Amino acid sequence: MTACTERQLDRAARRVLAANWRQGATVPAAGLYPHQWSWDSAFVAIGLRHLSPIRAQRELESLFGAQWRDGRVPHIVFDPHVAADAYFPGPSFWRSASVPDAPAVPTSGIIQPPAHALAAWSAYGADPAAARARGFLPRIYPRLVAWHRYLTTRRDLTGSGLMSVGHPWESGMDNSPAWDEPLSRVTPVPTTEFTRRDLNHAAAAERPTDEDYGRYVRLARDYRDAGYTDSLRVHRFAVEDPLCNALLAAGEHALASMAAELGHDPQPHLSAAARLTDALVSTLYDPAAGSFFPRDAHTGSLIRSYSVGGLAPLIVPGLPVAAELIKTALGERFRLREACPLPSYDLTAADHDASRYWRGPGWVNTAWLCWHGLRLHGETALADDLRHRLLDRVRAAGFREYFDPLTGAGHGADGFSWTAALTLDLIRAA
Ligand code: 2M8
Repeated sequence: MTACTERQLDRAARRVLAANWRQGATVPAAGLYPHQWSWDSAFVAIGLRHLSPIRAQRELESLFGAQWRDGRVPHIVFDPHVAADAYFPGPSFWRSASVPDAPAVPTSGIIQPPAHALAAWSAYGADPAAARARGFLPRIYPRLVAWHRYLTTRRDLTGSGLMSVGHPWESGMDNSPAWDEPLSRVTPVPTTEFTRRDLNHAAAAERPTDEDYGRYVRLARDYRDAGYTDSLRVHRFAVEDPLCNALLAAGEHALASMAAELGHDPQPHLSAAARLTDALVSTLYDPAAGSFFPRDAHTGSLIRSYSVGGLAPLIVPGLPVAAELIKTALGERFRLREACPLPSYDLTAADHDASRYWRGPGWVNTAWLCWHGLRLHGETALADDLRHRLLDRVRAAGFREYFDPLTGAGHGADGFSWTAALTLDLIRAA
């Protein structure tokens, strides 16, 4: 695609989204990820709104149609038409059908980062009249409120005012080196007890090791066997993650806008956003490092590992330490001016691995969040430069799942939905 024009890139992105659309929802990538994933759908909706605002709304509605009664939005909604063994762990592992709170459609029982309120507000903004005619906001707003309530109550495992993730898969940055230490306390399930399906579609050197997979399976199995109840005792891996909490705070601002549009009082959401922002800064920000770090909920210690998640609070309106974060992004660990997409993990770290997922390569969604944050904090020149370089990367390597941030080589799945969707959004942001 190197020589392709913006128009051709746009058309190619549309083709990816059309090929990955499955009656009401988009799969992240045919083959490797054959079902609906939670935060993927949020990013897909942000791009889809430019093609069809109604399809963007439906993307979110189909996900929230599988919301549990306790408010959680599952990380995967399984497509019953897809072979049971196409993805591991599938419906027979999660057994959502036996949980009273779960919906009729089979889902996983864990969650993913809450990018949905931001996505719903953008989908609405693309065509408010069409959204009003379909009753989109009155339908999605209470569901988003219930989702945030689940996260700020049941997932506040330490009383700090921040939500915790209970599994690396819940962080979205599954294989991040930040999880190595807390994960080392988890005994892996032997590989003889499960069959990985991801290696049928991707190179082993680009995916998590068998040992880490065994740990993922152990944590998910224990959570399932505890009836998906949330407590520090149940979640032996529990981390207060800056990316998730930043999305939650930014999401409360989006909920405030929705509330105002619906004639409700936006103030409770603005207060929640302020509380989350304060808790983020006072608990997870390290001024000496100029970065946010995840906090291990069991030990109370910060995990001093520089990942793109530590820069994600840039998306929070009014963040008091935005200038410091931008300085860190420009420094040698992330090299914002050249590395693209922004590396998922510290370029200077000895264990940086530019092709293994979430241990170094760059993703378009986290780069898009930084781009959005740069614009929010008035850094339009930096944002624009990043936007151009992101589009060039995709033009050269295709709609890959992730990229070597320095050479630009594409890795993981091809025809990856959020790469295509956010490309559409970046093209239109000119
Ligand atoms: C990756 O995670 C899934 C498990 O949820 C997997 O590796 O099988 C992550 O990159 C995650 O952030 C993403 O949502 C998912 C689907 O794209 O793939």
